[in-house]
Amino acid sequence: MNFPEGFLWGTATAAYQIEGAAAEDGRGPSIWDTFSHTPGKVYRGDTGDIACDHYHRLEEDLDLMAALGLKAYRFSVAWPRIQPEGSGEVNRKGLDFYRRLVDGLRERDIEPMLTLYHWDLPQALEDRGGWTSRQTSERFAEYAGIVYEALSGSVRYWITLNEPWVSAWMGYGMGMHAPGRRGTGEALAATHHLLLGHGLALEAMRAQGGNDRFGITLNLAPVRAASDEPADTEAARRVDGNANRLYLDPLFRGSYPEDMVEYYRDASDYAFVREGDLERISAPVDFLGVNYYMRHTVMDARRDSPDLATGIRFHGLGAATVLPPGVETTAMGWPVEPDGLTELLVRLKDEYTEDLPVYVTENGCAVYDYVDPEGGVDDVERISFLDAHFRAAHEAIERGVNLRGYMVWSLLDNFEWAEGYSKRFGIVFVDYGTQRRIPKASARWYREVIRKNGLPDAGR
Ligand code: GBH
Repeated sequence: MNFPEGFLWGTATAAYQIEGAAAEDGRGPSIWDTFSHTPGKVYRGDTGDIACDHYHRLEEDLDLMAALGLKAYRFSVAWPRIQPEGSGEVNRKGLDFYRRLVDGLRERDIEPMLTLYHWDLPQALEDRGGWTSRQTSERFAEYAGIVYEALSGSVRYWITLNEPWVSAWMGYGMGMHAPGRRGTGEALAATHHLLLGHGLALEAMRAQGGNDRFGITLNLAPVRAASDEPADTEAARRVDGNANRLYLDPLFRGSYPEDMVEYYRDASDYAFVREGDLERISAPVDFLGVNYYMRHTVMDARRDSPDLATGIRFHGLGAATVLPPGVETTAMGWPVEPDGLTELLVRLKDEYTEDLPVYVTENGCAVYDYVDPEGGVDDVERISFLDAHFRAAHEAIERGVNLRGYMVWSLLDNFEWAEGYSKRFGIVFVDYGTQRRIPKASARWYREVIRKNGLPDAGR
């Protein structure tokens, strides 16, 4: 089973999850420093102060990527390293780090894929309203222009935002992520200002000329109703509206989905949407990044069902996910549904992206990994998870999806946000006591996939 020539196989990470060195070389505080240092917010009080110490172990980690045979590496730039206060003054030392990273990748023939924003907003901007303020969109565009000016010659793939849904709804809606605010109106304003920031950043980068590719990464999930009951099918429609269409429609159709606008009337008057915003937001991108983890099987949250204890509740939607019977789960408790990836990619092609290049910019799973007495990590669950998802991606390609690459989340075990270090997503194990990197069985298996540009035949 082979993939198209030049298929971009890689791994993905994010700055706050791996870098550490939180107060070095002029880095300012971000909302994640504040949040993780607030008692009760992150599991066991873990923080990203040290994380994988990647900032100090750059060369070693670059060599590790080369040893895995990666064709691409997706990473994010920490805005507070570039602009410690979120605006004005540029911190050269911050830019130098990413210059060394990008040069190191190029020397090893690994294609850099750069994400400008993976959730680490400078705290100074949150103090002035964060993403609920329109000024943050403007500041983001300024920051994008600075990073683009510094690295445009060496980076061809530019991603503005990682998962605006998570920033808006987990950060400003439910408060499970930084900055920990809670409100539907806030989450809606944040959604709009994130998308506007994306549009303004595209303008700022494209204004500099150059022949690079610009995109955005969304976390998307196919949605199914748990039953044929109208209450469940309506709940499923709301979840699809909130999780998928609230982002896809403005980006690809230049409008917010009417049913959701109507649904949220009580929470917002949408005064933050100004003339011309949606044209900016819907400016054509060169590719779409898709992060896929699971399908959502949705039930009306008001129903009296024990199944409701098996999933998660969506903020303000009166809807919750349930585990479909017989489906395996990962260490996160998430259902393993590889065919959902095919379903999602085909839907995107049919309803939004047509021939646009699409990249899976994240997919992977948490496993309860441990180092065995021989010193190895035999993560068979991760190998079968990835194998099944690569096959599902291949199926999407056969059905006409223009899928160009696949970034496994993640290169290293790392700071899993509100879960701290308790959840391991890496294909490389990190012993946090010593910072030793131990490639897991999945890393060796993935190296073979990349080398063959394909998978062993089914029934191997
Ligand atoms: C990605 O987010 C992130 O980009 C990455 O930084 C992170 O480490 C990785 O996934 C693994 O988590 O159960 O309430 O969270 C994925 C975010 C996770 C958002 C599943 C939607 C379902 C609702 N998605 N989540 S909830």
